[in-house]
Amino acid sequence: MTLDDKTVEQLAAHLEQAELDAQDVVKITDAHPDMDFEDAYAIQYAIRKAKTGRGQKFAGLKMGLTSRAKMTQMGVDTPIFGFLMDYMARGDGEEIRIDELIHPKIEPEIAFVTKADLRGPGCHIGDVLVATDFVLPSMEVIDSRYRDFKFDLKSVIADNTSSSRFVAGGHAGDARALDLRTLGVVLEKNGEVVATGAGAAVLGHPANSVAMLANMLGARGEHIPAGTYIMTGAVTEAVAVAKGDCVTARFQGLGSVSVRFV
Ligand code: 0L1
Ligand code: MG
Repeated sequence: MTLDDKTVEQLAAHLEQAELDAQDVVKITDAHPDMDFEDAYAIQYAIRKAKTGRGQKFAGLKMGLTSRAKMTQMGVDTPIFGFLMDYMARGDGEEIRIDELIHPKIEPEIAFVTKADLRGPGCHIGDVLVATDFVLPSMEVIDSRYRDFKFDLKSVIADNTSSSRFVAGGHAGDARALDLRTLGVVLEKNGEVVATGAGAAVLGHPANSVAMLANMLGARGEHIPAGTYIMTGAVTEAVAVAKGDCVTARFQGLGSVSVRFV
């Protein structure tokens, strides 16, 4: 760590306020060029603590930058993780208010719900499939608090990996019966196909993303508890959305999930 506790708290409050006001800010490494990854996660955890301290409920975990394309774009080779809260959740077909967000983008993701604890190090795809209750078609709305989505890896980790909203579909699938690598996903905006992909875009297999999360948490002395909802990462590129847009993601064998921006 390079930052003291007070600075961590101040940066957490600064980024959370940007989220709550839907007001963009410049990346925090501009003022704190020496901050390290431990500092970045400490800021993210301080935001989570502030939200739970105000009575908001933890709703799950997410992995970000899990596709080769996004990692290359960021010049990194390691995914990152963040958290989800109850107020971020929307059901299939529900609305998201655009005026609560800065410059949202949406991406389809395969979510896992666990039925047993998962602990790293050494967690692998087999452990994940045994510990998975079911998978759900989902979409994540990312909304970086940084101006024009301009950030570096430490800044985006501190900003809870751009987490903003998520939509979980209702059609549960069996992770062991489905081939999640070849599972095709079609993303439509206002009835037009805007992106397509397959599950293998997520670290070769979305279950690898859950295993990596367990291992990253294990390195911190934490684990994924049974019953955790986990978004594994984008199957396609993220697509910008505006007021009035209706977005549907169709998942082969898992049905579809939709959301409207109002
Ligand atoms: O969920 C994601 O993969 C997003 C991670 C943060 C990077 C971004 O905002 O594009
Ligand atoms: Mg995502």
